[in-house]
Amino acid sequence: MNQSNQNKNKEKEVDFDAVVVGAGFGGLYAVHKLSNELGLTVRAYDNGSDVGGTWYWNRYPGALSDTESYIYRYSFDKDLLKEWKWKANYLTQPEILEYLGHVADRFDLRRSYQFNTKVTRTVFNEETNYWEVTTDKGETVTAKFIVTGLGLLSATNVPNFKGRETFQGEQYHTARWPRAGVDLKGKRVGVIGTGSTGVQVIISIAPEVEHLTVFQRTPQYSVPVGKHPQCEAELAEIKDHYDEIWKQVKSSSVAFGFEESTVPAVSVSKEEQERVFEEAWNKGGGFRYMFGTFSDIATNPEANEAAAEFIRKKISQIVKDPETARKLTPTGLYAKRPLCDNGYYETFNRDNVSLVSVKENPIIEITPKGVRTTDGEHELDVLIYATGFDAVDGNYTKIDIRGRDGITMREKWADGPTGYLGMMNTNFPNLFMILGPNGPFTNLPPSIETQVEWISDTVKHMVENDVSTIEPKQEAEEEWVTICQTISDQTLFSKGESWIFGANIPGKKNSVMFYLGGLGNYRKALDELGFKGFIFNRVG
Ligand code: N01
Repeated sequence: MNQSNQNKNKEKEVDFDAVVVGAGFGGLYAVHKLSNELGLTVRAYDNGSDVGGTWYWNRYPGALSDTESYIYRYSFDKDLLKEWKWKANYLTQPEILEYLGHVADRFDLRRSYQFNTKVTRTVFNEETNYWEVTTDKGETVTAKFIVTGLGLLSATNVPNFKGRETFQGEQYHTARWPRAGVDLKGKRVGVIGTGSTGVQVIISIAPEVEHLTVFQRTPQYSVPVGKHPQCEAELAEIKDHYDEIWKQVKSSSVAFGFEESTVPAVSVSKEEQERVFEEAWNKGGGFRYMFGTFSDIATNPEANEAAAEFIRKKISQIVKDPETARKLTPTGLYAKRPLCDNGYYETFNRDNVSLVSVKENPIIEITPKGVRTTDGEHELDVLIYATGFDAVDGNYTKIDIRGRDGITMREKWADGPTGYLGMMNTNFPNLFMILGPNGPFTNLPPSIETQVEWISDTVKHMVENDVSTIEPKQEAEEEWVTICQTISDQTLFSKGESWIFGANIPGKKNSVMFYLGGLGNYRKALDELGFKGFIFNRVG
């Protein structure tokens, strides 16, 4: 038997064509494409007991997507788009979970999954060109391809406060909220963190609890979300225009369903700025406010300050107690992922809500009774950590991923995670990441679809052409990372401290983790680059 046949035989011994990790938007679509469309054998894993990914875990009160319902979904199936209905222009967590459950049933995706299973280790075997995938159940399977849909925001960040384990009440991270829910009625509750999650949880639980103490480190700029019911006529109108809608979304920058503005704020009068900001404030939506009003808010400090000042003015009008308003008012750049809410600042007018600025009065420790800051002890029955995530690479570095020459992903990413086109890595052949580092920063489902379709087209090409491995060339990866860095340097985002650059995790090196050039340009780049930046190895 010649060498080529031997290798072909080795390839036949593989357990699965592909392993998919994750059962969120990305993993589910990858299973559908690889299994239902390409006819490959697929084994999929998820640590949860069912599908949902991010939306399986984030069950905290008030959890809502901040992308409008009509585009927070898959676009690949016209019948699904036509049939599935929703009640309001934003979706709550249970509604998104129901939708993903329906998708899993409709395309028979659960049959590929092994739930309640963590992938703990994946090793690339250079002799066979297969990945060996090991789970926490002690099973190891081999596969030619791995597709990881681990989620951008799924490795939780719980700050290591002194005395955390001594607290005698209940404590929860928002992204690990118990399925059965938590009874907060009549309780003294503390929330640490005022990002998108904190804001939602605070608004939602304030009317129910006896007292709510909000521990805020950095004040936030937030605008109204503008949630309202969507009637049958509106749904019909949307459904009649889906082709144009998706075309627009996929060629736009942030993919939030509106045309990004092309008018710089600095080119118009103060009065015109006010008019446009007021209109966006009344319509609702954080991304719309930041990118739909003027073209230079994320790039020009003067325009940024105008947008920020408008929000500050609103805070001073909404919040009645001047001291609380002062603490709630941000002073720095408006340059994080933009927040929107259903009455955040108004919540602080409630008698049962108090605000502690932990910038002014830092948390010293968690005590058996509550939280001790430099201005005293705040007694609590329940403590909620809305403290975010070790974003992008957090879930990758938890898995022992070993590529060529035994190099680990942790080592490769020691100076910050990188990825070619946000999907692949040198030395990690046939490992495709959905929403890996240096991918687009957008409303996620359209970016996820873009990547999964690229991955599945690539796999199809490899299978049809007897290609055994694909991996990016070193120089192509470096060039892509430089492009991401250059674009990022042109924005103010790189100057605002947030999870987008890894700044929220103590000790994590700040790095450019996204392609901030927009989905339309990202899709163009995928088309134009084709397979130029890749090394292919043929079977045999
Ligand atoms: O997390 P975050 P998140 N002591 O990192 C504070 C998506 N998402 O879960 O700002 C005290 O933004 C931290 O303070 P600071 C969305 O992409 C979407 O809220 O770092 N405080 C901050 O206030 C979003 O951007 C939706 O100073 C500490 C908070 O905890 C992303 O998830 C809903 C602290 C963390 O904010 C992350 O949002 C929810 C410490 N030691 C989430 N450490 C929607 O679709 C951290 N904090 C609407």
